[in-house]
Amino acid sequence: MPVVNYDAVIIGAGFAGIYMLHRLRQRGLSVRAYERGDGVGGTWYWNRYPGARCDVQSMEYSYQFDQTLQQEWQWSERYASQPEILDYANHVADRFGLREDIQFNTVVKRAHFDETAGCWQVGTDQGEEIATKYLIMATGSLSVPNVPNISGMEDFEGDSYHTGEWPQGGVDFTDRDVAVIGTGSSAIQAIPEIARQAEQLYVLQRTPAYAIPARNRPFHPGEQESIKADYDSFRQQAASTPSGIGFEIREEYALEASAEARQQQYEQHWQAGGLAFIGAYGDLLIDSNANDTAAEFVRGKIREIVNSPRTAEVLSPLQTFGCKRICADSGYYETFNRDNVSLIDLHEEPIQAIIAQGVVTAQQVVEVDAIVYATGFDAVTGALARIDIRGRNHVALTDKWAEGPTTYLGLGTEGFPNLFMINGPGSPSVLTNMLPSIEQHVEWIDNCISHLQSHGYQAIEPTLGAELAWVDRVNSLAERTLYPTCNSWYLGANIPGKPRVFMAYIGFPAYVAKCAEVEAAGYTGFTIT
Ligand code: NA7
Repeated sequence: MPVVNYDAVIIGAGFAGIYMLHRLRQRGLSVRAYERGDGVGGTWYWNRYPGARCDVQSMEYSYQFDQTLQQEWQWSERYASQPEILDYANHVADRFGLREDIQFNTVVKRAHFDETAGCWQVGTDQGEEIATKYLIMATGSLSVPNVPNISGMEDFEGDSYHTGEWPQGGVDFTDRDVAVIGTGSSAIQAIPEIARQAEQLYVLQRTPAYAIPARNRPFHPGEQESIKADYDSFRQQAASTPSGIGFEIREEYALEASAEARQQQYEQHWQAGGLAFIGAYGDLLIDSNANDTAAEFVRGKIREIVNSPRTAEVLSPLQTFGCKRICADSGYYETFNRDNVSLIDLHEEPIQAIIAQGVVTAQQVVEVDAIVYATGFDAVTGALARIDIRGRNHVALTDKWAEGPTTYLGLGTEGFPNLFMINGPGSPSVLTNMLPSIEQHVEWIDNCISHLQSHGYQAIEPTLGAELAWVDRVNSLAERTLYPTCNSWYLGANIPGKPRVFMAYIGFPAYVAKCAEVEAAGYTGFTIT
């Protein structure tokens, strides 16, 4: 096939990819986006499992780059469901006429930097060869499913599903016995829904998670309009918090409050619901004694809600509260009071194999018609690692990152000229509201490309010194917190053999200020040729 030339190639047509496409097209660049799925939406295209819902409030989980767009779109609930978020992604793609420049059902297999020509040579599974000056990875942070390697999986005669690759038409579990493996955010959302349909539901739990009620509800009349009346202030307030999400982290420390006051404070946050619980006190993620008080409060709630003391005990997490992402649930713990739901503690009876009839644990054979793997993702770097990316001197990105990802600002990496990552490792990404983080990265990359184009520059890449200093900064911020104390996907600890490195920058406002400073100073820490 002949080589096709573009100024920019974008890999992925989730929220990052479609906004990047829109911006670069407006600059007059020739741009093509390649997308594995047959539609836009990324995470929200693939994660169609029952109960899938965003844990950031709908009024925040949306673009703000276009006033008309943010004023005209109507959300129906406080937390948007997957179908509604997917509708929104489709609406944006249509509104800005983006589809014509997206090639769907296409997997980018390879991207090699051609030093002689000064461009990236990109190859797809459709056999196309594309040459492009700029390569933008909009490949998503949670887009590569983690499918466990359990002996005999292929022998199972029922249906198997991964929450992150759910069938488009949905699944009907009526009259079926179902096993769900995993109890992270996806499982916690899916389990109450599957339990309502299934004949019997077996929940196979390795590590219990902390779930706070989401308190989702439809918007009250006028509620959305009042936010929209001063949307800018609403957005600015959110952008001023460490997570870029509009809840308050109270300055008071948990250990400074009396036990009674603390209980009241936690109760108030429990009633308000959602991720905001972590803001009940300012020291919950930095002091393990403070953290214990929040953890014990949630365990108390589990004991209150779940009728069987034994089940409540097994459901009660012991790890640091908030160290793995807190789950926002709708009736999760209550589901274990149903007669058709059983909890299996994999610490007591580990999975030994999967056979034709179901799952074999150390104590029983769990016979089922369907297995749902709610086992998470190869987060942040997984989607970059599965493309054969080679920079200068044919160095593979996976080799460069063998000991863990290294980037400057989470936007670029030394040795890979004109390669930009949206929400790459070392940026705040998964610790923030992804939509504003995406917008901030897209706009920074757009401005950077415009700078290169207008000056006739050929290429930009981070200096090694700036990159190493940035990695130190990301690590030292993480080490001041309790995040490194458990085996979370933030650390890559859920994937066997993945280097244990904290992959996100903590503190959205400081990060945004640093990126702006780098840009204003003519891209300090980068080499421009
Ligand atoms: P998570 O949060 O990574 O949860 C995955 C769950 O699957 C978790 O409970 C794991 O237990 C469990 N798991 C993984 N592998 C196995 C095996 N082999 N056996 C048993 N159990 C296993 O993924 P989610 O999809 O729920 O959520 C990801 C993010 O999406 C979430 O944080 C939100 O940001 C949205 P473990 O804890 O590893 O013991």
